Amino acid sequence: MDYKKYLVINPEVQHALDNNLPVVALESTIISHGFNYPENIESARRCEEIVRENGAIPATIGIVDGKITIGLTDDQILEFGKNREMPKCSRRDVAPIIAKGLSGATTVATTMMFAHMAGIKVFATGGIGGVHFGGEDSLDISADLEELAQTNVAVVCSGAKSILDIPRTLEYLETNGVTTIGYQTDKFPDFYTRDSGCKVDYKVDSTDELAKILKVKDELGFTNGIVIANPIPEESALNTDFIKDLINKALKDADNQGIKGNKVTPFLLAELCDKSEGKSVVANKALVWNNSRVAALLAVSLSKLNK
Ligand code: PSU
Ligand code: MN
Repeated sequence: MDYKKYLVINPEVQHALDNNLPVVALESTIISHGFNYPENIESARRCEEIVRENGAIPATIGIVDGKITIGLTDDQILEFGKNREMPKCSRRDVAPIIAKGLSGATTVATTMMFAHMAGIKVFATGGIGGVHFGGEDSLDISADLEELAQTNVAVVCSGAKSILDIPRTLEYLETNGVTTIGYQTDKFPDFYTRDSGCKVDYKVDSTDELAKILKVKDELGFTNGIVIANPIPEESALNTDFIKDLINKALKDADNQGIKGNKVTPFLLAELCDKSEGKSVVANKALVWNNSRVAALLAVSLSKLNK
């Protein structure tokens, strides 16, 4: 495989990787499609800061002019935040976008792919994609789940968004051998709230304990990913009935307006932002920052364990 020629790794990130120093990958679709400008920039910069405050090096990932870029510069992050036409790039989009020399924002799936190519083991995001409501019919199942099935990266997230069919999402993960681990919880969180009503497979209380699980998984030769579910901080969680009600309305609007394919998730997030008067965005920021913190602590624990 000749993928290295398509990779541009930021020197600070490369230095960290060469020296077994902790590194955390961050995605760019959350910048281009998850939040509006300028909140997307505020959020992305804060994620990087939090990773640093907790002892790791951040590597925000995206495709820039046909190159897989590991560790976007601040100017590049600005471009992802300002350019509202940036394509959302999933696995199926990667080869055409690179061949054309274009730029693209990476989802959970493609950020995992590229983190793995660069040798990064830990990745922080908001929430993974999953099986959409009606997915048993529409087959709208996020490529994130397939990537978790085949790419060896630990994804620290606040579970799956409550716009998704969480029981079916968890069944899909189980079929593919993807473990869900609750960080200091036995409940699978659903993004805006701490309890989806479903359970995680295992609970851990520390990132040292988590690092051991990752190490055993590696030593066994397992090549799949893993979900580290870290609930939104208590004080930032939204009221369950309030957000469920807005989600149900947003899902109906998406259906009425014929929103399909990769437009569904950005549409629902934007609707929730609008209808909650920004409350969903405040919660989204709080959870992704908290995930950046735990991912950094996990990267530190892993690098200690691998010394
Ligand atoms: N988490 C967030 N905001 C986001 C996403 C995740 O807090 O915008 C993005 C991720 O990039 C994820 C994508 O991979 O939503 C899922 O899109 P889809 O359902 O089309 O696979
Ligand atoms: Mn989809």
